[in-house]
Formats: sequence, C-alpha cells, structure tokens
Amino acid sequence: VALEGFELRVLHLPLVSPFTTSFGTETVREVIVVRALTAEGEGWGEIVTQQSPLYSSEYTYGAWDVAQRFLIPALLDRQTVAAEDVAATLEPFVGHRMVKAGLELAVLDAALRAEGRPLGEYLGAVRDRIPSGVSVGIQRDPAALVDAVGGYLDEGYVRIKIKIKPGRDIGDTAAVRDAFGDITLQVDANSAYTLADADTLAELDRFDLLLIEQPLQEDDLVDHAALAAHLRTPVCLDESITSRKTAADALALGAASVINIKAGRVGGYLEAVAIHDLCHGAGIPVWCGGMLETGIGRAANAALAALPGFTLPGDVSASSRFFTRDIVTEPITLEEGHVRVPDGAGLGVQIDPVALDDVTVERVELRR
Ligand code: OSB
Ligand code: MG
Repeated sequence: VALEGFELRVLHLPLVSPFTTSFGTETVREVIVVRALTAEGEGWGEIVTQQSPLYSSEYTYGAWDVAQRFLIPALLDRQTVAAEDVAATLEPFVGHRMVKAGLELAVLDAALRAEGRPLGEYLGAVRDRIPSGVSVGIQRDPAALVDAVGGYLDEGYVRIKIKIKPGRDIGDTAAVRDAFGDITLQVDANSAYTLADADTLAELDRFDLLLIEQPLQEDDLVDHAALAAHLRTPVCLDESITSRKTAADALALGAASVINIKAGRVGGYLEAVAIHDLCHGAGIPVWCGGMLETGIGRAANAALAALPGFTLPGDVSASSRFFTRDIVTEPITLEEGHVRVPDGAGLGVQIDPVALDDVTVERVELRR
C-alpha cells in the first residue's frame, strides 16, 4: 500500500469487572489503536500493551513514544510498503514487539480491505468458527471464584482458565474442580513462581489440568524444562515465547509441550503464523491467547485461531467478557460456545466512530 500516515489513539475502556492476575488488578483497559492511512484506504490495528510493564517490559506510554519517535517514521520513509515488509523494516529496532504487531496489523488490514480479502483466508484459516475459552481472574475467595466460573459455564464457554498465584493455587483449583467436576480446566501463573515451588506446583497434578501456563519467569527456559520434568501437568509457555526463535529454543530444551500464541507478544500475526507452522510441524499443540483486546484484535485473533494447528480452545472470548460497549459495530459474540471467524474484507469488522471517540483519551496523527 502507499502509506500516507498513521493515527494513534490511547483508549480507556471500562471493564465489566476488575481483572486480577498474579501481577496486578485492572479496572480499565488502557490500550492503543492504530489507523493506517493509505492511498488505497484505511486499516486498523491494536497495540496490546498495558498501562504498566508488569506482564511484559512494554507499556502504553513507552509504546506511544517509540511508535512516534522511531517505528512510524521508519515506515513512512518508504513510498509503499506491503504488510509482509513491515517486520523487516522495523527489525533494526530492538524489542517493542507489541507496537510492531499493531502497526503491521493496520497495514495488513488496509491492504486486505483494498483487495476485498478476509484476514482469515490470508492467514490460512480452515474453520469458520472457533471454540471459545475464558480467562478468569483471581477473585476475593474460592467461593467467589466458583460463582464467577459458574456464570461463564452458563454462558457456554467450553474451557475455563483460572489465574493462580502463591497462596491462591491449590485451594482455588480444588474449589473449581469440586464444584464443576470434569470441565476442561487450566491454570495461568503469569510468572509468579520459582523452581523452589516445584513441589507445590506438583500438587496441581491431581486435578488433571489441561496445562499450567507460564509458572516461572520470562527468561527461565532451562528452569521451565526442569519443572516440566517434575510435573505430570503439561507446561505451556506464554510470556517466554517472544518469537519463532524462542519458540524453537523452548521446544528444543523441553521447556514446554504446549504454546500460547499471542500476535502482540511475538511482533505480529505473520510471526504468529510462523510459530504456528513450526509447532504444527512438530506436533506441538498451540492455542490463541488474549490481551483483553477490543473488537479489532479480537476479530484478528479469531482469524488466527482458525488455523489447523490451533487444536486447543483459546482465550478468544466474547467482547462482553470484558466490555459493556466495544468500539466495533459487530462485537464478538458467543454462539454455542464458539466465536465466528469474520468473513468480510480485512478484519471483517467496522469501527463504530462514536464509540471510539467516547473512549479516546489521546489522539495523534503523523503524516509523511
Ligand atoms: O497471561 O494470558 C495472560 C490478560 C492480560 C495479560 C496477560 C494475560 C491475560 C489473560 C486474559 O489471561 C486473556 C484474554 O481473555 O484476553
Ligand atoms: Mg498467560
């Protein structure tokens, strides 16, 4: 596409209920959306950083700065850019993968909308709907957790993931198993443990969990391999997987037997497909993680999760899981426990300009 500029906005979307993980509590989703302005038309992307660098080193105003100071100028230096060239153009800049992913998605959406081609078809989707799981935050106590999980099961979610942290692990998991029996259940520690906690984590083995996600730190690949050898529960990596290369390294080390793929964390949907292809070839199951996306990222995640190697239900839930009002005109909905893969051009969802303006707290436009 012939790039003319980019618009960036910081949004504040109120959450329907506070979302607590081992690293903190959010009540408002602060997120950046990107609009690519091209001669062929516009395209939308989402930069999934959070307000504070707690899940990853990236955060809203770091993303806001690096996008305007370095990444967007590098893209605008080119006359025309294909979505397939964005990663290589931004490659000299170390890290900032969530920002790169958001910019790449906006360019890709513009190109696909101009061609009239759906994102799912472009990425290699083989399904028109995907099974939907839900990520449930840490609650006041195990009884409140059972209430929350019960509500999501009633809505039809086919897989439950509960957040755990030291002191809120065995009891919370036992409460959910006792209340709901044989549901598809997994846990996510968001790096809250060390290898010294291996015996506590082994107590989770008796709950027949689908997997435990990211028990140790982002750079603890060797420790994850040691822990995996100590557990019957399969170890899945999230934070540690920042690229196709780290995915290959993790698999070579035996640090994971399942991988959570998030396009933002790995620098874009094209890198996400490369990790999918690697894992699919190696017989390693993958699933699509989430970052409390708006309808933009949620539509793109639904397309990604429709690839053949996504054999486990992911965290692509309905927009209503987090928001009372989405910024797209057709929010993502749950139908018999599934989310439909949009089949319109590009992302296949349209921005609601009024809803978008209502949650915008900052806006900037950069033109070439
Ligand atoms: O670890 O998967 C995670 C949200 C923010 C940051 C990290 C994570 C999460 C979630 C929610 O678990 C996933 C979602 O439903 O978007
Ligand atoms: Mg996770």
